[in-house]
Amino acid sequence: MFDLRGRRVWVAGHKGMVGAALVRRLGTEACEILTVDRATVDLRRQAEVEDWMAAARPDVVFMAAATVGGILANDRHPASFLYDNLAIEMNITEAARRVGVAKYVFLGSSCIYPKMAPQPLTEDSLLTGPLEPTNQWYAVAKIAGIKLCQAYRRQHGCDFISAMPTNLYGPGDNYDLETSHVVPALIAKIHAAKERGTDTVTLWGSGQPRREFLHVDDLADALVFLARTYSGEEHVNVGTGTDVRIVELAETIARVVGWTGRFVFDTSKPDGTPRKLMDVSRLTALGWTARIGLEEGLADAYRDYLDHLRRGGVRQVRYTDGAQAGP
Ligand code: GFB
Repeated sequence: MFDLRGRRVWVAGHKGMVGAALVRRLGTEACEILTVDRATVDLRRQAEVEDWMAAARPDVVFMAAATVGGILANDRHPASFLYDNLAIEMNITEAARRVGVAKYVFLGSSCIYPKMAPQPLTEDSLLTGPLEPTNQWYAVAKIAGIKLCQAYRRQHGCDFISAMPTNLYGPGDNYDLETSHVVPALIAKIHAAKERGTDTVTLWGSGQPRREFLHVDDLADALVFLARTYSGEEHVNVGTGTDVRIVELAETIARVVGWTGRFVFDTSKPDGTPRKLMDVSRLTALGWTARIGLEEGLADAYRDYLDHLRRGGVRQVRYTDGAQAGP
């Protein structure tokens, strides 16, 4: 059991959806939370990361910093997704070793698994087949992040672990329709249809792919749980163990928002992986299960969207072709 009490805990990427949820969750622990913003340290620059970490001396690091986005953003910004994520994770992993971090929790993604891997996705299906082309760049970077943790554990004896969350949603999401994931995009589109009295909403692709959705507060809780209880070379899937079709997700969001129109499909947009459902038996065996149901979680996400609109609705992501390291 790793004790967080009295530790200096750095949440890398604290302004992003995952990092912000971690800061909320760690606020209930007797630890000191460290953060640093992008204007002070560009996480893609090794010297900046090493200097800051040498001065801040964290005991624990949650690596929630990443350049992220939905299916189209991944497809359109391959260099940003590959370069930014490789640079960020290499810099932080090496600096964590240098300053003697006692626990490092690296975050990956369910897109590390082969496109046609058997479902549900077990941890050992990693590197058994070709990746989904739309997000292969992000996936390769995240696979390298897992391997870095394993290599540093083997060569340097570092207690570095990796968690692989499924598709996430919740407060602090990116609602920009071009770059966002499906949940915030559909919340924004369906809300707009309700406000304007429009009776159709367009979904990208066929609506038939299946995805598993985890509320970000459940993820933050799972990460704190893993930091405390898990120390091993193998990465650990984090999900709910249940998935839905995209069209079912859209219907649930329509119920939450209170809109009763119908969906049309833009099949010029990609479907991506046909199904992405995590096998969560490793995490369940360790003693953690998700608590927030999809409809309840979507209601929470919708409240966040309404707040976001009240605040002026600006929360944009730019990529390195317009340059910045992730949220
Ligand atoms: O969430 P999403 O962008 O990411 O899309 P992935 C999920 C599914 O929803 C795809 C469909 O089949 C989309 O075609 N979809 C329908 C929409 N309407 C929309 C819409 O308006 N916006 C969006 N964004 N999708 C991402 C990866 O893949 O998953 C990332 O690209 C990351 O790298 C993330 O791994 C977890 O699940 O397809």
